[in-house]
Amino acid sequence: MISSFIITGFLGVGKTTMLTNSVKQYFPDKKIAIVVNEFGDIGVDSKILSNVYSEVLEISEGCICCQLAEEFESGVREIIEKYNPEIIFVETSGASEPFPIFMSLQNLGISVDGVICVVDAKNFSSYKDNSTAKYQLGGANIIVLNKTDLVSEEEALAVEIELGEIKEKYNIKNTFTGKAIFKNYVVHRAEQGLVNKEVFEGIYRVEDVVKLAEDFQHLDHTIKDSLTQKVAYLKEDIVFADVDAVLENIPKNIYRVKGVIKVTDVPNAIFVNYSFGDVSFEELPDYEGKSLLIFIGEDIDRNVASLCEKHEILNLPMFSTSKS
Ligand SMILES: Nc1nc2c(ncn2[C@@H]2O[C@H](COP(=O)(O)OP(=O)(O)OP(=O)(O)O)[C@@H](O)[C@H]2O)c(=O)[nH]1
Ligand SMILES: [Mg+2]
Repeated sequence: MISSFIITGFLGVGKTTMLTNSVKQYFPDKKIAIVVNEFGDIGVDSKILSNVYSEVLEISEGCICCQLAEEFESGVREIIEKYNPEIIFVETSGASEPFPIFMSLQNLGISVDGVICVVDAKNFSSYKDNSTAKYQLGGANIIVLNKTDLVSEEEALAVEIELGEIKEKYNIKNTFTGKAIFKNYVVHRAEQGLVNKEVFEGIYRVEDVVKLAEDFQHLDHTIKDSLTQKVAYLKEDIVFADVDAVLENIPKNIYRVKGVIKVTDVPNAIFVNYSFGDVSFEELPDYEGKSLLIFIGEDIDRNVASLCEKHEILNLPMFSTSKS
């Protein structure tokens, strides 16, 4: 039987980092396939992940737990036929809930060995009230407290206490028995997504959770959350400092900025990764696409428009879409 792990967690908490830094290391002899669903029309993570894994399926322009469930299932079927992986890792978008994906994988006859919810130890308080973030914790059986390098021991402990409370309240229950579907859960700590191997050793068996909540009603969470995204394209012949200036003044309601930029003073394209005020850059050789930044947050349209007015290097597309 093919096994799988679902990696969930809010925007920018370190899911892709965990896939690039931890997973490969623990399964060097296994055939691994990655399915990645990103919030936004344009997949950036898949470009990073393709440098590490040979089999990466990108599903973008929607959410695999709502509108794209069918596309997800047919994509997984195709990847199995073509590549015959031993383990599939699914990185959900920061705005999706893991439980419907869990059900889809089980419907496909794939064993789900763990639902891992990555938590940002530093920025948890900025996003913990988002309802999707709560359901991500409720639907997971392994919680990874990441970015522990950015907090003190006291702060990490305080987040762990809050996590426990939210987990208790939002734990997915069997609709018939009222009992939590995951008999237990564990919390691990990580830096740069590096976790102990135990995280992938499975702490429950599928029998524990099959026939759970078969009538689970999934509401399209994109209706209740107001997360939106906006893409801006960058002019040519710009320098790195021009982009840095944009990233220095991002308003608070824009949680996340991702993109790939080309500047005249760096030879390769650069992957830009901004979450909650922190930013990192990574060179991305062989990138042939356009230079762009994707902004994600709550009701951000006006903010992105004023960023574009202020910074001449940013252009909104002629027919811009804003998606939730
Ligand atoms: N300091 C620090 N930064 C981290 C850590 N883990 C990830 N990051 C940074 O956090 C940013 C987001 O990381 P990603 O792995 O892209 O996050 P993600 O959850 O995949 O993001 P989305 O897919 O957009 O929701 C990047 O700039 C990473 O370099 C960590 O443990 N410590
Ligand atoms: Mg990611």
